[in-house]
Amino acid sequence: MQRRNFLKKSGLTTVGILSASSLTSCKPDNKAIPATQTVNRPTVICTWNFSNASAKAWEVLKVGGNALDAVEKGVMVEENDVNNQTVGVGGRPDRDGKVTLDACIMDKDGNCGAVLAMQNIANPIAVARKVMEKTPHVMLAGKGAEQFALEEGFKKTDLLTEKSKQEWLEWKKTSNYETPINIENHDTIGMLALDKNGNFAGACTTSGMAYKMAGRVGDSPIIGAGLFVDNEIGAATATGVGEEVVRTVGSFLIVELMRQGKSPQEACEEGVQRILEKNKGRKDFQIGFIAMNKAGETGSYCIHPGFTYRKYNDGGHDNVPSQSFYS
Ligand code: SD4
Repeated sequence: MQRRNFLKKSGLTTVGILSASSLTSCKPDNKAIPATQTVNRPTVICTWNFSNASAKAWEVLKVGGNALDAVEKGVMVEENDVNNQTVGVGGRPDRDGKVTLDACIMDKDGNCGAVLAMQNIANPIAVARKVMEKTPHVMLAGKGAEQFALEEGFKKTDLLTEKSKQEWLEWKKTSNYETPINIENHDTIGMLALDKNGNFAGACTTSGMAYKMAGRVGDSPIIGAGLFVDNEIGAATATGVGEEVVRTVGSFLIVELMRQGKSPQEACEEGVQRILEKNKGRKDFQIGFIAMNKAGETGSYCIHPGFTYRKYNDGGHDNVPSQSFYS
């Protein structure tokens, strides 16, 4: 319950108080966590309200499993959910009707793998992990990624569900083929886990912006933008309009802010603020970050410039702290 309260209370006004205990653990010259500080681990958080995904990750963590397995298994819950139209099977297509998926994964040693604009494969995060573990590369894109996945035994799958197809056909009637900046473009899942041994991993997976131009890739499969893990400091992941996150190398920025001594919450707020400053007056986009530091303290922040600041709350249960951003 203590943890739930922390997440609920960690809004803008209480940041100063909450951050005080975490500063020493994040400073580069004093990375050790003070003996007096509670370390919350294992811990897992994810974007939005995907408590089934964080519960799946928790199944791995609670029996001593590692963070990498936890985030992979966790985000696959959303990739396999046909009702989530921003991830995996059931994702909304590009403006030509093709579902193209982006994902990346990163481990405690800085190893990472990604797939970009991959079609016909249901679990891009698992392919990204294979890229990381079985190739000399970090990213595979398009046909190359698909071919690699098939060679690795993944099954060819039609990702376009009838629901997403019908919505796309409707969109085509009135859209003039113009790609929208979808201000309510959410449900991408980014997940961060800290396992019992104190090691981090992160994963991020999406079908990207609905009705995007063919070949468009956002932040989600880009290490440093959609996801970043530094096992000495912490981890961060992003959701929202990927172009803005790429421009600021958002997740790397959040981790570097934690390295400078900011709490995860302060870091997320400053990251969002930097993006806002570069977009003064713009009201058509939404950005959110979540972060965790080595003590298992968490933060998250989401903004939609067209409306008011959005606080977040705890979408998980006692042992599964999941964070979600609400409209
Ligand atoms: C993208 N960042 O492709 C993703 C979209 C997203 O929740 O996060 N949606 O730009």
